[in-house]
Amino acid sequence: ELRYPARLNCAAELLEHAEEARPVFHTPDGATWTYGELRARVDRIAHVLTGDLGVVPGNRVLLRGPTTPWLAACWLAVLKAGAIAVTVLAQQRPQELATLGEIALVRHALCDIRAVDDLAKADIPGLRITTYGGDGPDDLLGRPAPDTPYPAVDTAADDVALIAFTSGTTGRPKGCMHFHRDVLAVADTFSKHVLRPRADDVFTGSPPLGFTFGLGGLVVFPMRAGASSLLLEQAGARQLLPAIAEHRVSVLFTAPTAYRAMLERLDGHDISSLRRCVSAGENLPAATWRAWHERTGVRIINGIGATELLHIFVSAADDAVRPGTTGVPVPGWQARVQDAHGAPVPDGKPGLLAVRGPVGCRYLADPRQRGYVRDGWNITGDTYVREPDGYFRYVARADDMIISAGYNIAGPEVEDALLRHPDVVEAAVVGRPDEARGQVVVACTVLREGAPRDPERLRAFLRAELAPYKCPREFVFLDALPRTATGKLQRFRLRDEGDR
Ligand code: 3SK
Repeated sequence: ELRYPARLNCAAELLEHAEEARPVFHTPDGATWTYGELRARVDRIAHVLTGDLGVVPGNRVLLRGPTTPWLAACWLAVLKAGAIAVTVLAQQRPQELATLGEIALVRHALCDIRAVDDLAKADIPGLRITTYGGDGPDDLLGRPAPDTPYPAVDTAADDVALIAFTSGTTGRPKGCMHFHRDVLAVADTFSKHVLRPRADDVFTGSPPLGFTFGLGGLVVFPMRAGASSLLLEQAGARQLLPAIAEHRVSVLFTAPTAYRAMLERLDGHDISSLRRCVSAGENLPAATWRAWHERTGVRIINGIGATELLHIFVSAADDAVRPGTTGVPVPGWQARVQDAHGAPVPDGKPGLLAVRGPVGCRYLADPRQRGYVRDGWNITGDTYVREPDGYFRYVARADDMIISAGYNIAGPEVEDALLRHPDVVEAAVVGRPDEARGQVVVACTVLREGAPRDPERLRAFLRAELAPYKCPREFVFLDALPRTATGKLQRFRLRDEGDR
């Protein structure tokens, strides 16, 4: 069991961990911040926040900007000052930001000057926006502040540190409150026991810091280990591969789509420095795991996490990896598969994934809390099978099961089969309403450049891979799959697609 002192400021803990001269953040242009420089900048921002800007402990401060060391410094400063960081994404548009502002009741914002227009347009009532990265006197860094260390506010371990929003793949986003102790708990469970970083590791990855997958993987985990992190504003396959080579990155956090995209363009990039590759945010098909292992020799650490629970709670690394499964409960966490009434489901049968551990779901004033937490278990909304050997295998999002002519079909199983076809780069399989069958299986694919958009080729391939009732009736060819700003597939947008 994890034990933390009753009074705990997680930002102070993270900042005070490593020696002054050790690197903490790198940027693609070759700049490096040391832990000492980061501490000084965080202290300056905290002074401005609580002095000039009048922020007091418990105030909610919205943070918005591309992934940079300054955004990370603002996050740490807000927490060090005892305020609550409300993290949003740089890609979110005014209407979305207005909704988030309304849910979280924010009164202060620290915003990268390049991302300020949309935040201003959101017109959040009473919001005072302070920009960073500019050079005017009103800019965060141009404001007066003492040049002295900022003593961390003596927060309780269970004071709220962070409000993170669910990605809203369907419905209104939910704000999830997390405590100071939760921030350390995800590092002291998944990172410490599964990832096992070293102080000389260099992290990088694609998830933004407004998504807890990125916040953990690119800021909290490296800092908890005294390691460093390359923060990339643009982090598609095109940028990741040269960045890994140039900065000798050893730990990579990204999503299955990016692993597939990198496989397409690996040639000519030396990524031999990688020793840990983490995949989460979506199901990792066994075909992608195998292709990456074959080409790089690295065994991807698959994992399932949730904004509600801050980070990853089922995973496996090294020899414990079983491709095609997510893994086992991370030390400190428990997981089981249960039915809709909360009764455990036997091994080998599908049911709802339920987990509990050091972090729990706490929605900000949202009645959906009752659906997520039942009898002390967090119901993640994923359908899983627990295999007899204790490994958890993903089946589908609970509301994404396709029921066609009485058969239950898991889209990810069909996607995995499609991804074994050499022409298929991306696949999403959905059910579309159909009078005769209830639903029909529709395969949406992105093909390798130049490959013929011929449904018959895919149909013939799948017939040899899957039972006939699972084979898609319709094929849709797209240039890209629709995704949220955090990279999650928007299946609901695909359900309306027809034959093309
Ligand atoms: O949403 C997810 O899938 C996720 C994965 C890892 C860590 C955090 C999150 C929210």
